[in-house]
Amino acid sequence: PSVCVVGLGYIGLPTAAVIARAGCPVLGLDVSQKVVDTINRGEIHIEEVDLDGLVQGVVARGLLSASTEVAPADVFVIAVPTPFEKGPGGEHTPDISYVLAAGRTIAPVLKTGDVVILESTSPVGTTEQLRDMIAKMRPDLKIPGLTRETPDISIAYCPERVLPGRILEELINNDRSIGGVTPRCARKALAFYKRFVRGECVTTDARAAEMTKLVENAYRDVNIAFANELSIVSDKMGLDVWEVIRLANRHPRVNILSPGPGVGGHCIAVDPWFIVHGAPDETPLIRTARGVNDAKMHHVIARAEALIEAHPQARVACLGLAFKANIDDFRESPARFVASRLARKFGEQIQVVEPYAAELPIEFTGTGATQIDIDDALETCDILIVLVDHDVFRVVPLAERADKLVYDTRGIWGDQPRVVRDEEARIRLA
Ligand code: SAJ
Repeated sequence: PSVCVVGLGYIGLPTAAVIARAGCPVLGLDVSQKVVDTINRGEIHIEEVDLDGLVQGVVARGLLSASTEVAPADVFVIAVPTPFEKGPGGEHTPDISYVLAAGRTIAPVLKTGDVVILESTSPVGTTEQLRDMIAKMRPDLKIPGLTRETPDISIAYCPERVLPGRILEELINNDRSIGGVTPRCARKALAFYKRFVRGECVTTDARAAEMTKLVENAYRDVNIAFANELSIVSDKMGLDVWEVIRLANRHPRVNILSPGPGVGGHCIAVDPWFIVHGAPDETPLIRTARGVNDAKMHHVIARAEALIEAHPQARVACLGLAFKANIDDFRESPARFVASRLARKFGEQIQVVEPYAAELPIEFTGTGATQIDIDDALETCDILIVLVDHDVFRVVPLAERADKLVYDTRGIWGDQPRVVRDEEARIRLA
């Protein structure tokens, strides 16, 4: 079948490329002319392992092209952002306007036999809203769930669950939940995914599939919140949280994730709010977990500030800005937030090490903070604040950091004799 992928971002572009590699001609649709031009040159506008070569190949073979204008296709895959809006009362309202806009774009070209698949993380009920909108715009089509006759088109929800940095591999190998607006829709979508997915494809209804996606990320957020809370408790009790978690995880039925400077990215910190929004009175745990993870970032800032204030002459290196290890994605990154706050407060006392960034983000401009590499940091800095567990930091041997004051928020240097984990320890070490 011919395929149209709507939205060529972190999910849409790799998905389009993988489908094209499977032999389906793909038109990628994006609102940005710049993105479209880049892809049509066989180049990419995002960083992802092995994506450059793949896109170059499928564009060169004529299997993938990009455009700002929709065209008819047999399968439409929608992969647009679903952010949330933060209200004055702290409420987080999902914004599905990009999904509905994508629906408005494709509705005019839909024809009998077409399959429409929503992949964007969405609040429960979004796929049905999309369906209803298409029904309104195309009264000439028989719409699944709204007709007793055989519908003209199929509509399904099939969330991606790929991990940045492993997207191409996980797109193919992960299991998928495929939620049809009706069972027939699920079967149609299943037949499509079977063309390029090696993982198991499990069918369900659209609402269950929407909830499943949210639940996966909320589960991870709650687990990380538990770890972050333990890290603060351990600080207080003078315990090494990393050791405690390592030991607890030896229990065959315990699997606690790792504490850090907070939770970043565009999924784990966002999706739980979609559940809370759908059932505000029934979600104290999920809401609290979000609060714990956000608070951890401020805890880290306070700790780091106290440490630096106690050493006004020290040169400080913040290690990492990315939202997690070994990627160049700085969006919604707690590390970036912490480092920029420290830069604003302590100016040129702060150096930033981020091998994945060509230059410091805009908010560092005028702070006096500078970017240096890890070798310079090890040579010239007195305090190291580990904010991201990049491998290039992990492999620094003890001998090169034994004389430093270290605040390791990621627990990458378990052998560090002077790890500063709590106020008392800091004063002891100072
Ligand atoms: N983090 C911790 N401790 C941990 C693990 C992660 O603090 O033990 C932090 C990371 O440093 C980062 C944040 O959490 O700031 C999120 O990172 P992540 O690796 O947990 O997740 P993402 O956002 O890169 O991708 C997640 C994945 N979801 C799950 O693992 C359940 C991915 O499979 C999803 O496809 C993706 O969200 C998505 O698009 O929804």
